[in-house]
Amino acid sequence: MPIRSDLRNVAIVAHVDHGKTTLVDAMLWQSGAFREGSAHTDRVMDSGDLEREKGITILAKNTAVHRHATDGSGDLIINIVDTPGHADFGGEVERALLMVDGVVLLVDASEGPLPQTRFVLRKALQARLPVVLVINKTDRADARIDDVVDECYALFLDLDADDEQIEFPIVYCASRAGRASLHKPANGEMPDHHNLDPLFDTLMQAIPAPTYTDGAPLQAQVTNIDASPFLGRIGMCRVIEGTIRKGQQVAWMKLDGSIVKTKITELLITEALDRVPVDEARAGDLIAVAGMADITIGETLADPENPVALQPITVDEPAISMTVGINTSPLAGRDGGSRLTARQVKTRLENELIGNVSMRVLLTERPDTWEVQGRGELALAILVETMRREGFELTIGKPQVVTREVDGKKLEPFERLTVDVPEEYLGAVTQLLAPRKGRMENMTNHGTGWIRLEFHVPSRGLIGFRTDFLTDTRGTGIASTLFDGYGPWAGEMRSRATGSLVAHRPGRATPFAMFALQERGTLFITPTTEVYEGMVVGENSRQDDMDVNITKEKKLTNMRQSSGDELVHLIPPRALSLEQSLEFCSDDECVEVTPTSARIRKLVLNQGERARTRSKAKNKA
Ligand SMILES: Nc1nc2c(ncn2[C@@H]2O[C@H](COP(=O)(O)OP(=O)(O)OP(=O)(O)O)[C@@H](O)[C@H]2O)c(=O)[nH]1
Ligand SMILES: [Mg+2]
Repeated sequence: MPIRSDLRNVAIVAHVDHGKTTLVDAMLWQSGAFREGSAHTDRVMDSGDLEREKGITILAKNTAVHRHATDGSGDLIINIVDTPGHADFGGEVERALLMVDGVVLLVDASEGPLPQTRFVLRKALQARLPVVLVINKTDRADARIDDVVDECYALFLDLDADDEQIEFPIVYCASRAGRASLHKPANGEMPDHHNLDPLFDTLMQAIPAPTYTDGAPLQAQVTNIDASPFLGRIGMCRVIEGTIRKGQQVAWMKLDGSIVKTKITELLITEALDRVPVDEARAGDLIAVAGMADITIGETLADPENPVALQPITVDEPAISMTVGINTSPLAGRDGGSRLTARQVKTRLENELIGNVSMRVLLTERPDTWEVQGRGELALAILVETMRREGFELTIGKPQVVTREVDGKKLEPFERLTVDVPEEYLGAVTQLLAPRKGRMENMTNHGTGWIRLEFHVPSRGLIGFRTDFLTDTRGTGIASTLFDGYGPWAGEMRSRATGSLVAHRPGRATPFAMFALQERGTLFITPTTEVYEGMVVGENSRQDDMDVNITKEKKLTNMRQSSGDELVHLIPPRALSLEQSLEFCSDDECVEVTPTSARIRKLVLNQGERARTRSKAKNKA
């Protein structure tokens, strides 16, 4: 088969925070992608607002760098796809693998392989993509390079890598410093080469050039969707066979089976951080096409004379769901939201589906509420966060797991949970996981005072886990999860051990009332916050809910007050983020999300109605 010797397509895959985006940054710098003195920020590939804020990659993105081959074979273009490391965005990684001919598996020199390392490596091995192992952050004071390399070999074997696959090259990197070497540095030391050339050279040798069939008709598959203010919707494709030209007629083979003849009005390729127009692209190139209004992931652009569709794209099924509906609280529309109607919410959710194949949207009994299913809580929370920034006001239900029924048996999703904590928290972590039906499968002591625990645990048990985990390990613990298939329903699980403090009438919270209430539990709001009946204002330290009057004013007396009287000492409230609010929610609660606030509330706001439901439930029991 002929090859494109001038081209390499590689994806960088790893567990979250192991330094993928930082490495891509350094590769761009060292290939002259940024002009001297041009404004430059760290981690340029994390270009989304939320990505920068959270410091994580959410969408896979590609860039291209030019290299001069060291063996004298001329100029070379390396297309690099940066992928997200968080498990919830695994769908992005799966699609990124369709665009490349090999991967860089990046592993932190101290943390070693973690659940998402396993996930991405499994996908890469299944796709039979050659792997270059990069041991990154060798400069970390707690680096343990030899152990980590051994753990990587063990992981390959565990994933049934064959002889060929296990013969991967290893490059040692400190991506923040932009340095690499083929020799192993001492733990905590920089790689000995002053730049990334050893990595680039290894990529050119170990990542195969794209192959194609001579004279084959055009086939290109859409693996990602993007949008630009000038061009509208953009389909990102890899050209698998043939040539595509600007202005050419192609057969657009849609997912529904129909074939539309259409003209390629815009054809672009990526150069460093920009997309530049080109007249033609060939097999192996990663391209962007515009002009097809509803082009969708998985569709094929083919030769109109000889249209052959490529395999549809499949990704792992969603495991977590929550309801998304219009804001039905008494404060709806008061926080400056501009998108309040069911029609707007519906259209927005439908649009999300087009670019996000790991999500699903289902109808519910209510015409103004939908069930949204995704890979994990974070993926769903990101969608809600994005929508609120676009001006939406929403009511979000407590996250639930997506169950299945097989042969009359109820199944639920499980996760593999890996926890790194200082030894002294072993007891705390096992205690946390016992009621969540977690089964410990492995415990390793690195001899550094830290231990690694591995659990098999129902996804249901992990909803709301993170906050408790951080509290119980005093913020030191690191936990990561990986979807581990469906298993038999694990039975009843106790949810939150505490109840809620619920406002019982509308008004504004007063310091006077809050002072009396702070003994009952933890408050979530500040004085003068507007509340409504049924809004959750705090956590009760006891198990049941308590309706409270948080708007009560101090009775005025005839006596002149000394100013000291007015100063009550309030404990600072626990302000909950959107994600924390979703975690906190119990079954009869939901979260009201507006552009400026996230408020937890009862599903049923009316106090009397809630009391009646409660007593009915009690009578039944
Ligand atoms: N000590 C050290 N820290 C590094 C190195 N490379 C990256 N980091 C740090 O590791 C953190 C994570 O880096 P990112 O590049 O965002 O990691 P990522 O793999 O892209 O993360 P996700 O995209 O969210 O999965 C940042 O704080 C970096 O500064 C390195 O070589 N040495
Ligand atoms: Mg990243």
